Amino acid sequence: MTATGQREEDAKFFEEFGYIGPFDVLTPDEVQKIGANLRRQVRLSPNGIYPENSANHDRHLDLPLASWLISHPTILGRIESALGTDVLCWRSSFFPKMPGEAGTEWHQANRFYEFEGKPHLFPTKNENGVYDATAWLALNRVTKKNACLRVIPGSHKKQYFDESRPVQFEGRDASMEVKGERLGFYGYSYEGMKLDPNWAPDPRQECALELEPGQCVIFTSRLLHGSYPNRSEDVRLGFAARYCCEYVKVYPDAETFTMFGDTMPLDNYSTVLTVGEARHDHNVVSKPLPLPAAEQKLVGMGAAAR
Ligand SMILES: O=C(O)CCC(=O)C(=O)O
Ligand SMILES: [Fe+2]
Repeated sequence: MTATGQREEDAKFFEEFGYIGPFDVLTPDEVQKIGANLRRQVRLSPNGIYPENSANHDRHLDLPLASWLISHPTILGRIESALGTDVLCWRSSFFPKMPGEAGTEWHQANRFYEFEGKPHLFPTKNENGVYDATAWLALNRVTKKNACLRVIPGSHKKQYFDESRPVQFEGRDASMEVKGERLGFYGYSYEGMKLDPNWAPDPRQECALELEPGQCVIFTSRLLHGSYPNRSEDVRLGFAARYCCEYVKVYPDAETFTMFGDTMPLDNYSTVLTVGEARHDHNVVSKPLPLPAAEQKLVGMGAAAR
């Protein structure tokens, strides 16, 4: 298929179903080396730009290899199909799930209130449209048994939650039994935010997104999504990069945000321009970090060849 044909097909599928993929991003050799290096770097400097950062948010702002990942051309080509020509990366997170750990509860996010009662994304236009997308990259093989993502295709067209309701943090490992599965949301719960307390997703509509190492899926957080519990002996390793259209204000009027029990000051924070141009001046915007020569060797032909 031509690049333009792929773009059009992606854009149509994303609009109708709320996700794109799975598709290949890294070769098995690249994903193995990059995953091992990132884990080592995160172990050596655990916090990045924040004083406390137990969830390892935004390591693309201090680790060149993570910055290289969020600006990978294969990911960005498909992000552009989903979100259009001017796009920022506004967050990245590592999503490990340990053997025996609860799955991620079904949820949706639109303005990313994230339990604080205040939006972390604020669109200056297209309020009811889709202006966010997450690229979720598998750093190892991810299956139904070891907690792959699941989505309900097409569910992004309807909101099932009132995400603006503040929710109490109950401790990182809080979870509950739902129809025989242990599910949680990293210490928060979406249960109390349901618009209809009796509603539950129909399991017949769910679609498991199993990924080979180095494969990726893109989805809007408006889509009903979550993951299975990890019923295997292996850790599940995911890296999620979050993007939004440039016309969105990121963390408007905020000096900190609080997540998973940590409060993170935004003094050293910036969005990263990944596609197109920054046409407004409502966000602090930086460029991806250059990849040092030693790390270029890890990524196949090297950054210069891309
Ligand atoms: O990795 C997971 O289990 C959940 C990920 C998720 O909800 C997200 O990336 O938005
Ligand atoms: Fe999510």
